Amino acid sequence: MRIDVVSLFPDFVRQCAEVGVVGRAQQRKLLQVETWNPRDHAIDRHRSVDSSSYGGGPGMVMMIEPLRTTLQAMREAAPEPVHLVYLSPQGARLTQGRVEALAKLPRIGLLCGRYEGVDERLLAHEVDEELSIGDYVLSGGELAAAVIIDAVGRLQDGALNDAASAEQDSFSNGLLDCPHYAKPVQDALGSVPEVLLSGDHAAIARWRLKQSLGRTWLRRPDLLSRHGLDAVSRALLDEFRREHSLRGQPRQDDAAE
Ligand code: 4FV
Repeated sequence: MRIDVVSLFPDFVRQCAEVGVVGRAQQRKLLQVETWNPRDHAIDRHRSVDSSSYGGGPGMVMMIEPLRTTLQAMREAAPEPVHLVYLSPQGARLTQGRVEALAKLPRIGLLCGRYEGVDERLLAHEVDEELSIGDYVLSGGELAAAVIIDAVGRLQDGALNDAASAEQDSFSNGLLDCPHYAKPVQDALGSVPEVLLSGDHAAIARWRLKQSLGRTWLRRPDLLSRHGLDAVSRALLDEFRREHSLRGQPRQDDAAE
């Protein structure tokens, strides 16, 4: 997969994509991240990329030019068509489902705004999709672009040493992830749940699903209503809730016991 990023801070984006799983995916040629700096395509001697906002008000806006020329150069740099994403709080919320869909495309573009944003005419003409990573305001789209590069990059076939780990991701089944434990078995902070030491894989899978269901019920009930539960999951959640209410504790996570 190829990801082209349009940003006034290309080094920052490139560095984010050179570490960990995503960095390795690039080394394994599973992912190619290219950056384009609009300032390199600026047409005036001040290499301007922004101007004041018509109608007045604080802040500057990124101009149609040099963005249009930058996007044209980007599109012509490779044969695959570009699905261009603009990162902004006005976009649809990014979800794992959307990440999985983007990860299947041969090539996406990520347009990073700065200042108050980008001239609406450029967005209307060039952008295929607007995405937000959350209801808060960043100083630029680069961090959101880095989030997408990471979330999409790790799903490239062969990026994760154990492909199974992607299947067991949070949200991959619409639920929050279960608790995880590493050595030692015993610690002053507590012990690892017995079932995880049993070697009984069916019992372990059942415990993990039960914890995922319980955590989702406790922390993100909105996700439960979004994804209907099958009979097994409903029974496991009822079991979790019974045990939870028996503990008479407020609705907080108790997997750590
Ligand atoms: C943002 C977000 C975000 C808004 C103005 C960049 C900034 C500035 N992008 N999810 N939340 N973008 O705050 O994606 O141009």
